[in-house]
Amino acid sequence: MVIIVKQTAIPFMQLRGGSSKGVYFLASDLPSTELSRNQVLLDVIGRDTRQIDGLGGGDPLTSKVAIVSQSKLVDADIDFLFVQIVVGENRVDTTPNCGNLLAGVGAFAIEAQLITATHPQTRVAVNMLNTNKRCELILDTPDGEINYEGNQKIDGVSGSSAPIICNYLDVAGSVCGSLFPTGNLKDQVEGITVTCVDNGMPVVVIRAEDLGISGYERPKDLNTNEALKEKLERIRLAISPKMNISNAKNKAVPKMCIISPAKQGGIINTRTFIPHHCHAAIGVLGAVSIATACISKGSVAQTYVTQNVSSNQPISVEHPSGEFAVNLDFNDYGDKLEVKGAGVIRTARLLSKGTLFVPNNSNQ
Ligand code: NQM
Repeated sequence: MVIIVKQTAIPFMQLRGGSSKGVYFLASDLPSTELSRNQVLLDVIGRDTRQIDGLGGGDPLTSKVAIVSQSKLVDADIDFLFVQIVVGENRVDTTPNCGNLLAGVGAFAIEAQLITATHPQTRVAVNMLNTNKRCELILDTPDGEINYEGNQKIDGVSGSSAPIICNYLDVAGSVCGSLFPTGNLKDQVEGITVTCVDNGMPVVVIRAEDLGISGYERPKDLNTNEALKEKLERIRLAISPKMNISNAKNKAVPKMCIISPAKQGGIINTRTFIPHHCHAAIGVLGAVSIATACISKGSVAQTYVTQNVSSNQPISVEHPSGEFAVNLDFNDYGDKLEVKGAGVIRTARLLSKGTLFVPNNSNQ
């Protein structure tokens, strides 16, 4: 007798969102309880370091999930929950947001017929469930069809695609409750001066020279520098309670950004640990937070800034694979900085669409 035990089938799409890649689901296609949902997502992406039994790629930038549903809010079309599958640790983290996967949720919502595209562009108002903040996406949709092709290039991705304008509305203090969550522009931790900022993503900003490195090293060299990584983790765990982040050991925030003077005409150069692995580029909201530190008088970043920055002008943040332009909408009152929003351009592309399978006992 042959007993066939089938697996559980789930509709999905996979999209590149900005310089990351993720598996996108309708919330209604996943278990409704958080515990069961997380078990299923671990099987979807993979539980081990290489994620060999799942769709992830063994890298934090490809170990991501987007869960999307119609929003009940009057000021949002869709709700988006971002889930980071922590590579090799068999657990998920929903504390941070992800501006890269966010770039793909408009396309996903149109593909999944959650919203109807209009000619020539479609505006999608997104409620970001991780942080309860809003973002407006503007997509290229000629004749009411999503268009993936275009001339927009973004560093960290080969080729070019149609642009997606992402306007973040008031993301200051998204995770920590305030723009400078320790209440200071500079703090001393482990003998090092840092700036802690949360303009959409909690980031600890540190000068490379204070860590005894140049800040221009390749990510793969930084990733094998165990002494540096241990030092960064000590700083991260010591400062995070002051940023209103509890239990940071099990969270993907705060991120750690090592800065040095810009070399390619940008405002600053960066190497960002997310938080234990050096990013090949920089995260979207990570870049927004760094740009904010650069315009904040008294931050460790400002000592490297030689440019005058105006509201709604591109601020170029350099990173290992190029640069990331951030437009900040702000008022500088001299003694106080008010950041009202941030605009970035991303691209996204549908990679696959269909049915994936998880083991039948996955949600237990
Ligand atoms: O900061 C990496 C990424 C991200 C997150 C990370 C992101 C953001 O490149 O908004 O996009 O910081 O973990 O996808």
